[in-house]
Amino acid sequence: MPDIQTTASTCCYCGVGCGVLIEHDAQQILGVRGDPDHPANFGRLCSKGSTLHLTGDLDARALYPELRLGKQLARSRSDWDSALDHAASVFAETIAEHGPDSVAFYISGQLLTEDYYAFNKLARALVGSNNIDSNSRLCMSSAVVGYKRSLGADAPPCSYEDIELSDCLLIAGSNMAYAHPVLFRRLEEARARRPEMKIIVIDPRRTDTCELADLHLAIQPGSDVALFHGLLHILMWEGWIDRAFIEAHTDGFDALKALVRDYTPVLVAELCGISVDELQACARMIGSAPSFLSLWCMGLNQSTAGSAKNSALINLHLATGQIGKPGSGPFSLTGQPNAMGGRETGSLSNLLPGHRETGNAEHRAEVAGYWGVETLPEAPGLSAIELFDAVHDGRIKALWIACTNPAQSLPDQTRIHEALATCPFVVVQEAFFTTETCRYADLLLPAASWGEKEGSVTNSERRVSHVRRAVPAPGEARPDWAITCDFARRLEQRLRPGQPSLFDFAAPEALFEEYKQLTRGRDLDLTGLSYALLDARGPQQWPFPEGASEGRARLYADGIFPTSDGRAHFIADAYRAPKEKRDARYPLTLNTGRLRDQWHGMSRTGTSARAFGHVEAAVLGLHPDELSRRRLSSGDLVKVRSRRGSLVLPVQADDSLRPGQAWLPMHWGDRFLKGLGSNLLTLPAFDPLSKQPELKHAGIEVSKAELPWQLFALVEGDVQKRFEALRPLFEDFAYASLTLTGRERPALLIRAARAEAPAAELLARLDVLLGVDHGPVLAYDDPRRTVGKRVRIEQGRITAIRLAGETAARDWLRALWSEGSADDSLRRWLLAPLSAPPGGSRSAGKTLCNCLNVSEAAVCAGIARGLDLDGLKQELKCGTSCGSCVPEIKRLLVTQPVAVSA
Ligand SMILES: Nc1nc2c(c(=O)[nH]1)N[C@H]1C(S)=C(S)[C@@H](COP(=O)(O)OP(=O)(O)OC[C@H]3O[C@@H](n4cnc5c(=O)[nH]c(N)nc54)[C@H](O)[C@@H]3O)O[C@H]1N2
Ligand SMILES: Nc1nc2c(c(=O)[nH]1)N[C@H]1C(S)=C(S)[C@@H](COP(=O)(O)OP(=O)(O)OC[C@H]3O[C@@H](n4cnc5c(=O)[nH]c(N)nc54)[C@H](O)[C@@H]3O)O[C@H]1N2
Ligand code: SF4
Ligand SMILES: [Mo]
Repeated sequence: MPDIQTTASTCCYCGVGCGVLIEHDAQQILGVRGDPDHPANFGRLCSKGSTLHLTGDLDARALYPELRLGKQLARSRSDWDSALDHAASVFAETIAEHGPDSVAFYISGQLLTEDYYAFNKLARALVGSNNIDSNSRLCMSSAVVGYKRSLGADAPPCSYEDIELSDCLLIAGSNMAYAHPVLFRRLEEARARRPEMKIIVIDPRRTDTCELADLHLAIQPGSDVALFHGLLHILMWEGWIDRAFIEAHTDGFDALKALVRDYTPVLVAELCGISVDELQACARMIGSAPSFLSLWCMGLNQSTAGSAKNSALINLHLATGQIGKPGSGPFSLTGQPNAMGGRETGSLSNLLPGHRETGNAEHRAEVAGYWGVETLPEAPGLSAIELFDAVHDGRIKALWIACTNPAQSLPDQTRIHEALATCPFVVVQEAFFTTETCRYADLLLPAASWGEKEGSVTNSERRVSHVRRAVPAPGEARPDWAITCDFARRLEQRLRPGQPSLFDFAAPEALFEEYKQLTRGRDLDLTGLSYALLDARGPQQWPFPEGASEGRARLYADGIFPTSDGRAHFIADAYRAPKEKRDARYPLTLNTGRLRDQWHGMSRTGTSARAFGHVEAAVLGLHPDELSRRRLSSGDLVKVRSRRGSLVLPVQADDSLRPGQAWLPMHWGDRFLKGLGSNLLTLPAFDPLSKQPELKHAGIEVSKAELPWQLFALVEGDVQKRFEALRPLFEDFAYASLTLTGRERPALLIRAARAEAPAAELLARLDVLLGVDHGPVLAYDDPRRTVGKRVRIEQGRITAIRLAGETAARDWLRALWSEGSADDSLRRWLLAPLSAPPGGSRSAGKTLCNCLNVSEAAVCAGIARGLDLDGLKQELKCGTSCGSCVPEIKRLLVTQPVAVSA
């Protein structure tokens, strides 16, 4: 038994920022538990956090620097010295020849605060460019603008505790049951304790989050501003506003009043596609609640009206005086684990460290003075979409990408792939070599990842945690701050030789210490924090100025706001419809977002078969009426077209959507599904202020894809290696999807289709890679070679399956594989090729409870026997560990038929 140690750290996924206890033997991570002492989660973890130790297969990790010395060549293994010297030379030459704005950095909300700080100093102080932006542009930038425009500073004013204390909670454009599950658990528990608490959900889809809702407003996509103005109209009419607060602490109310006068209940109900009664009920809940809190996420931010949506919602808080009090306030949920840290350190092109602005000469002078450089660049930097446009048209000639996968996550992927393919020099600093972006790296730098690096992060409630390292990084991977500083020192030798280094940091703590002084006297002042204090007293909220004994749980309790006159501003933006209105050619609106158990581009979660148990493959959801209108059935392959391209994948009836809407998970890019994924379809239009793109509303149309020749394959073992070998073959198919399956014996599962049978040579190559070309394989090929079946059986168990041309037996065979059996019926079926599979078409079904491996079928059977939630928990154990599946079980309890007892 190895010596097991425990290191307290944080979960690397969402902005809840849960504390985890990593169990390890100083070499390898062996397990993970929730940290009972962490104030975000008090020991809870969701289905993603609790399976962290099962992800991150070494076969998928980037282990060594790799360099390509010409676009046509393959990358080959390098060493850190040569790799970083080469990068420094290319950057220095590019800057010398084309100026500092010919290079750019595209970074991530998943970096640690120390990493961010190093990148910012590198771009602004050394390179002299504001071309540094992050994926937070796709995520939180509308919330940043919302807070700054309305309240004066980018600070979510609430604490998690307020979610539990509130009397009325409005959840808008957030599926927190999937995306912030531990907070949702806290809300569920609070609601069980205080059933009188009112919960409103505003989302075009009926999500699992609606399981807690007293009122769900399934508004038309993008109509939130109209809704919020309509609510304010009623609040004013009914006298449910706080005139004293408006008078004492705000300005701009008259202009807003004039605007919302036109947003009558009838008009708003029409614009939003809801009833006047629903609208009135919503206003009544808000207006009559002693405390009112709102939570929101990407349904508001990812929109061409993202800034307006944020401010229109904050208007409701200002008008009712519901801010700065327990259980009240506008509380934006942060997506990534340290998007907050990015905002604090200035990691959007328009920001500087300490909540400063690049456009403000005083701010630039303050930071330049502190860093000891003459000036900071004045020219505005490019935001994510603009930045990749500049790469596309050749203005940016050297691009450094860290901890993000733009070749999957940015809208209009065709252009992004073109841009990356033509950019003269692309550096990718990544933990997993498998991402779509790594394909374009001229220099791939292996980064340490979760459990392997030290630093700090800030979660959604402004709480800073010390992230501790448990094990060494694999291969030659290094922590991000160290890579960045090492490169910066080499670039310094070329750009400012002989001068003292700006990057003389021996450890992340030195970066934190230097950075924190830039927050002194600012709204986020964290000069009172240090690693030692965080270690002694646990995670702390900012502001936490030097000399303070604790951070502040709630901002603006005194009604004074960090604006020039101390007053909060009402913002009067009119409602604007999404950019792509539905029309005859593109009559459906595509909405995209998250699944419960996957994280973004799946570089980490996609290495674990368990994460695919809940949803196995990318499927387009459509309302049943839209399917019948197009003569489609669930499971059919369809071609999905937008103005930017088309994609082939299966369709499924989904009655959580309204007619006219479609839904696709955001996680699939060009790896697990052929064709660049949801962002092939999305549009690059962005909000005029926040520059955040409209990832939630693209016009599309769907039609049947006639691809009768189908392939199904399953092969167990060595999944990552086989994946890499098999993936290239799928260029020959119109549809191809790869996933992992099998909890105990992970296997690769492949589905593909094309119009007619491929050349025999393609199948032969496939068979070699699947291991069904020789050895203990039962095989049948029809004389015309359009139908072929192969099953490999070792020690009485199926270990590989390949069905070509005719796949009716796939579910039956997969079930046999999963049970570990291979009986005589298999041989009989193989030799009588046109007979139906003896097991019928048994469907494998999805795993509902991933912790305890309980399938949806088992839960439905339990419900049919009359079990209620407690009964199901007791008998099947589902929902008793992390609880992530409980909302879904509750929904099944409502919708599944129950046996009627006599
Ligand atoms: N499981 C999981 N959790 C995650 C992540 C993950 O990848 N996987 N990622 C993290 C990150 S970075 C982020 S940003 C968050 C995102 O967290 P969320 O924003 O909660 O997640 P999404 O699924 O992107 O979108 C939320 C909802 O917005 C709705 N929506 C779409 N259009 C509109 C609209 O016009 N108005 C309104 N009111 N609603 C609309 C969608 O139907 C969807 O249900 O999740 C974080 N947590
Ligand atoms: N259609 C659509 N598109 C979307 C969204 C949507 O809702 N719909 N949401 C948008 C949002 S909100 C977000 S936040 C983005 C997310 O988009 P991305 O940022 O592209 O998402 P990830 O896949 O999390 O990328 C993080 C990368 O960092 C790598 N990594 C992990 N740990 C480390 C580390 O410690 N160091 C380094 N250097 N690398 C590491 C991971 O392997 C991964 O490839 O997607 C956006 N795109
Ligand atoms: S809610 Fe889940 S994914 Fe988010 S930080 Fe906590 S454990 Fe991680
Ligand atoms: Mo995000």
